[in-house]
Amino acid sequence: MVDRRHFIKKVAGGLAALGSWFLLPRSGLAADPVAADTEVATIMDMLPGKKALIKKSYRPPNYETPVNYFDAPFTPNDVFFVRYHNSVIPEVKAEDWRLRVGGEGVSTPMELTLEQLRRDFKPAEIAALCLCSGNRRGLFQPHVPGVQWGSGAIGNALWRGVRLKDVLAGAGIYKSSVEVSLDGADSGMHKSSPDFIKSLPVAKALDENTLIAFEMNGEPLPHWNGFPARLIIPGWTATYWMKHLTEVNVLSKPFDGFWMKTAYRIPRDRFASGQFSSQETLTNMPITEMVVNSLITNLIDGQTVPAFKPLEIKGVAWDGGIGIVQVEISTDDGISWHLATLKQDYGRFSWRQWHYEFEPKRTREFRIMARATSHSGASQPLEPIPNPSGYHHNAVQKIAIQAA
Ligand SMILES: Nc1nc2c(c(=O)[nH]1)N[C@H]1C(S)=C(S)[C@@H](COP(=O)(O)O)O[C@H]1N2
Ligand SMILES: [Mo]
Repeated sequence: MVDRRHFIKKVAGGLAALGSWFLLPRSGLAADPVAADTEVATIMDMLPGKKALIKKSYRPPNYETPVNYFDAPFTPNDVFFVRYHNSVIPEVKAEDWRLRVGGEGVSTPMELTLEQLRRDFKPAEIAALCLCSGNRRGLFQPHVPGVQWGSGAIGNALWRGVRLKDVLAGAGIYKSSVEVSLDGADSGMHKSSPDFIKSLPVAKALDENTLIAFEMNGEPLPHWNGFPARLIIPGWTATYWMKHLTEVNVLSKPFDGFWMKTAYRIPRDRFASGQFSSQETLTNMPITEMVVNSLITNLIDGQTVPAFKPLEIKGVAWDGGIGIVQVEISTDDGISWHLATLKQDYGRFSWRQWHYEFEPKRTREFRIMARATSHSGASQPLEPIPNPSGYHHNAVQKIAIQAA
């Protein structure tokens, strides 16, 4: 067990490290429902092995990435966001780590070392976006309880590991199995804090894209992102992406722990996302796929830009795995829309970068908006869709910039 106090270093110069974009004045108009009401007094803090990130809470560690880092196709490991529910986070040693595969739904329980996982199974690699279900929760009006995330509880990475289905094949899954539960090495400080255990429908666990990853962007996973191994469930929000994975159990009935039965639930039929039939009630269901969304990464609300000079508007767009077909930009508060250029496609589970060239031809305020559409035709709403836990915030961003 590791005492976090020895690990968390305050960074006095944290704000300066971000560069001047961060300190630009905000417009008095607060046109951006995303920027409006975000914390102004942001605290930057550094976890060991990470650069300064935006601290949302210290125990457990919850740190988001400043959006300017999202200008790269893959988010560097040392600025990748960190999200934990519980505060006891052991530093797992690769040699000591074991993955236990069991539950009443398998014929042959197993225990595997990291070495065995690497050696005995076919490697698999995928570019996939890791998005916290509650990203942008802090922007919901009225206020919703929970970590008050801005837009930075997200990151795109190239994950490498083995397929969960290959590992489960060795344990012999019974056909009658319903769910697969996932547990990690972390736990709560008090008996009253429920251990963070998630479950997946068997079909999702056996999906060829579901990986146990050891590597992130060509390096071992950072401690804070799940060393030595974590689950990757491409397309689904990151709540299922168990870090420091230690236990996978195949179950003959729905898992009823707090983090499935009570938390991470959305009203049924309010979002265009998939099913999780073994966990659905008459009124609600677990969150599953990400919804179509986009983010402008190089402009902030209230920023001043030079008039009569080309301005490249840049950002990213994503959905739950259907793929982005177009991103439209408005520079006149939503009156007219123009297609942005999509950059390289790294696969349907990666985010897609885009850019749009615009020249402010007057000295005045311009209201910039970005709207992504997926191959299914789903597009972003103008206002976030209300739900009790503030998930799936995918409203079109509105950023006011001043051309001078
Ligand atoms: N062991 C463990 N895994 C976890 C969590 C956790 O609290 N403990 N949180 C989940 C949630 S809700 C998110 S958003 C992602 C965040 O992944 P990251 O910290 O690598 O960015 O981890 C997931 N896996
Ligand atoms: Mo999350």
